Amino acid sequence: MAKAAVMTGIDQPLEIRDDVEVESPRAGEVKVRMGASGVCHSDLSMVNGTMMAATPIVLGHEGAGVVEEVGEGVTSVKPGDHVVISWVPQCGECFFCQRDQGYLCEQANAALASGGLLDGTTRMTSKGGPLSQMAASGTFSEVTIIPAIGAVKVPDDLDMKVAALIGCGVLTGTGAALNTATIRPGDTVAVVGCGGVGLNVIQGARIAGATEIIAIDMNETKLALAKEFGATQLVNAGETNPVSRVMELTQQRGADVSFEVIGLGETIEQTITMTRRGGEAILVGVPRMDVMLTLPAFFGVVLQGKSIKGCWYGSSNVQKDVPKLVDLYKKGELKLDELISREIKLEDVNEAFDAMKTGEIARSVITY
Ligand code: PAD
Ligand code: ZN
Repeated sequence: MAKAAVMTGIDQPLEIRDDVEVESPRAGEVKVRMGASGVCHSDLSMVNGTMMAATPIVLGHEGAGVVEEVGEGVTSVKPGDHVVISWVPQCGECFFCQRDQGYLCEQANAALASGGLLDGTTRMTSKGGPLSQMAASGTFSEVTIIPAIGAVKVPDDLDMKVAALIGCGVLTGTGAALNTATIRPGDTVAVVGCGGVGLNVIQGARIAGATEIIAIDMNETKLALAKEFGATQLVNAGETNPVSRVMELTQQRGADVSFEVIGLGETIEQTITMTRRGGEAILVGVPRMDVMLTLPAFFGVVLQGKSIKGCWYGSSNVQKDVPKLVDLYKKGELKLDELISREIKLEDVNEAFDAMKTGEIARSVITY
């Protein structure tokens, strides 16, 4: 039996259940004893209905742990290995994986939509019924089963809390800057939203060689953190119009590359508008499904030669990018410890959501 945090319905606090039965891994799967799990805004987006969920479901997708058991045919990892969980398992064989777009893997996409593993079924039960697993993971559980292709081996001496954060916020944020966008040395970058993901966009932009990094948030604590992560200009969007301020800071041209890392229609429009002619607007935040974009097609896009690009999982190739990020962290070029605002227990997960809503913290991390 394992303890897990279960979502039972929209806007309901997660239920902490200790009767969760976790099956043995089937062929191509592994059982992971969780070490740590970050609480990402996408978990909150499941709870508040921004993203669809097949309830009851074990939430959590930003995690790391130790492999306890492997299913038939698994050779990529073995019991005792420390792994980061990739919530986009990348099969390496489908149309997208073959084009080095593993973040769009067809198998991962099907799993995400089903609330189960690669075959659409799930390995957890509670109160006599099946539990779905968020994004083929379900890291808000002491133990979980994931596809072996979603387990990325990391060094044994890497702190589990840090490893967990790599699994979503870090891969997504740094990947947005280093993979999705084309940032040239000397560029001016604007980042709208400086939460757990946005702070990683900022440090990714710094690593890519951006000279000016304009951080935009409504929360002063976040802006102070943004400065620590490499921002050179801070804009409080609650006090100043962020688009006008970015124009002012760029001789009215706009930023070379701008990132939206919140998921609101209003801030997406601001982000596109504050991007210069010929520049790139990268959309990372996950908006509600009914949010539509209306743009002046000629004056806003065509005449401006402007690119608008969606970013899913930092356009990452997890088997290549995770070791690269671990290396950057070990060299001191990537700040990961500084992302951890609070270390909490699984029972405190609902409070972590409350803290996230205030915008005060970068990440709460559950340790098991
Ligand atoms: P977070 O809640 O930690 O950060 C959001 C930040 O936005 C906070 O600092 C807020 O203060 C700030 N904010 C809110 N409203 C405004 C506003 N109007 N103007 C300026 N700032 C504002 O979230 P997060 O960093 O965990 O996640 C950010 C988004 O990224 C969220 O939508 C999440 O679902 C998404 C995400 N996308 C992917 C992907 O693959 N595209 C992966 C992971 C997370
Ligand atoms: Zn996430």
